[in-house]
Amino acid sequence: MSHSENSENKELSKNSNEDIDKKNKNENIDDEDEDDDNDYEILSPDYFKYDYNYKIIVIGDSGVGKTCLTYRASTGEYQDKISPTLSFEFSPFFLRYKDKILKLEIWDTCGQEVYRSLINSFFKNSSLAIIVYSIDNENSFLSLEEWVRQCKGNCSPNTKFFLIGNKADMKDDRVISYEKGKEIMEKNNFEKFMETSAKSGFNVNKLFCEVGKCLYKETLKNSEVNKVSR
Ligand SMILES: Nc1nc2c(ncn2[C@@H]2O[C@H](COP(=O)(O)OP(=O)(O)OP(=O)(O)O)[C@@H](O)[C@H]2O)c(=O)[nH]1
Ligand SMILES: [Mg+2]
Repeated sequence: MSHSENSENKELSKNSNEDIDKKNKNENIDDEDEDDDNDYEILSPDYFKYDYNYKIIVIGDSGVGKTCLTYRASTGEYQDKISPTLSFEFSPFFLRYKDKILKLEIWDTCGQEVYRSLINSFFKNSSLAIIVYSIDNENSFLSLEEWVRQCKGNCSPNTKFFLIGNKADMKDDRVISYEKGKEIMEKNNFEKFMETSAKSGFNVNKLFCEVGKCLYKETLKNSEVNKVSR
């Protein structure tokens, strides 16, 4: 399947999720960066040249859809009935942003309680942590505090955070409102909050493009600081 915004849009209509898409356009997307949208181009995952490489860690309770999101981003496809993750692997995601090629190493982790301490070593050198909950699962939302504590205790102080409410297609089962998610983002000074659906593809490419954009801007900012202090 082609790995482009087009395929994402086709996937959306195939799954009759235009209503979610419309809702998102109205209220779920922060408009501040919209004018940058045309500067993205998603590249094939077997691309091998890049200007910058960033390590991203995806965390959150078991079953919230971390593996499905990672899989959707790297293949453009959805896998239902996926087994709980027991090992750590990364999927590459390439995008062109402005005139640079960015490679994201998306590290999927296991959310099961028993393996949680194993994740600590994966926080090291992560430029950005994506913390995922599921909009139909209150426990996964209540766990966020614990995830944030674990992240902040193990990441570098420069690590950025995105908060993701996944399974946005499950609108009849929603127990966590969009506003509640946004509140947590604001309270913790995270970079971004978005709702996604690995199932329909809704906002998945957008999420990883926003991640790339955020990290590249940080790289530029740091290189300016280095120039000034030299
Ligand atoms: N409706 C819906 N179901 C989803 C979505 N994403 C994942 N699922 C379902 O949730 C199940 C669990 O998803 P996973 O991606 O395995 O969850 P995980 O967070 O990786 O779980 P662990 O590996 O145990 O930490 C999948 O088998 C899918 O059936 C989504 O966006 N919408
Ligand atoms: Mg998993």
